[in-house]
Amino acid sequence: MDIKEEQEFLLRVGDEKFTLPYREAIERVNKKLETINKTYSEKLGRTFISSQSSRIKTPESCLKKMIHKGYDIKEKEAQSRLNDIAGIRVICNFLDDIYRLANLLQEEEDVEIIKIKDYVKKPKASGYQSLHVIALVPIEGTEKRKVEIQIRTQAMNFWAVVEHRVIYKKEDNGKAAFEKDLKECARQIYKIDKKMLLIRKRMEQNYC
Ligand code: 0O2
Repeated sequence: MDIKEEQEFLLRVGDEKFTLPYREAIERVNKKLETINKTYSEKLGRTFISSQSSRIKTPESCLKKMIHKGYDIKEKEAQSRLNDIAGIRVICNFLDDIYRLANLLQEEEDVEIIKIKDYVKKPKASGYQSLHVIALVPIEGTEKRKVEIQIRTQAMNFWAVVEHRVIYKKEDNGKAAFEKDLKECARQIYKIDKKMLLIRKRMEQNYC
């Protein structure tokens, strides 16, 4: 491990020169999401996006991921390889709204969707469910930056937040004891999400 190279990387990736374009990209997508939410909450007659939050990945977290993935510890390499330096999390109430939102994002002219990872249809081995939309977003000039938009239901978010805190980044062996139970909880959560969607659809039929 080259300590000097790593320290240099941490400084560069934490510098405003590196982070500012990502902040601009986040701001742009956030504005789009707010507009979409306003339009569709009115159109659907219910809350479309329940909440949204964003963050810039910390230099330490970038470094950890770069090492884990075996990438060169270089700022340019981080920019091209890491999808989630700029991250936005969107929470919807219902399963179908996840895909409705992903489709709406695809219709946005200046948001180029480069990858979709569907961990709802195919959850991760941990049980993690979420739809990851990776977009290339223009900022000032000809520059673009990647933004990862994680879209999930409130129930999926509850699971992911708790699991992230108690297990996801832990390396000790003890975590194996909880993995089975957490996976089962994820399965139950999917069942609940499907049931809640069914309830909403039935109510919509009754009132239309
Ligand atoms: P953090 O701390 O949340 O930022 P890629 O290069 O995109 O193919 P990557 O980034 O490993 O590879 O992709 P992946 O697996 O789609 O995961 C991206 C993010 O999804 C993670 O970022 C987590 O936020 C979330 N995630 C993935 N798997 C799990 C899981 O099992 N549990 C929980 N709670 N979250 C998960 P980071 O950088 O790993 O972490």
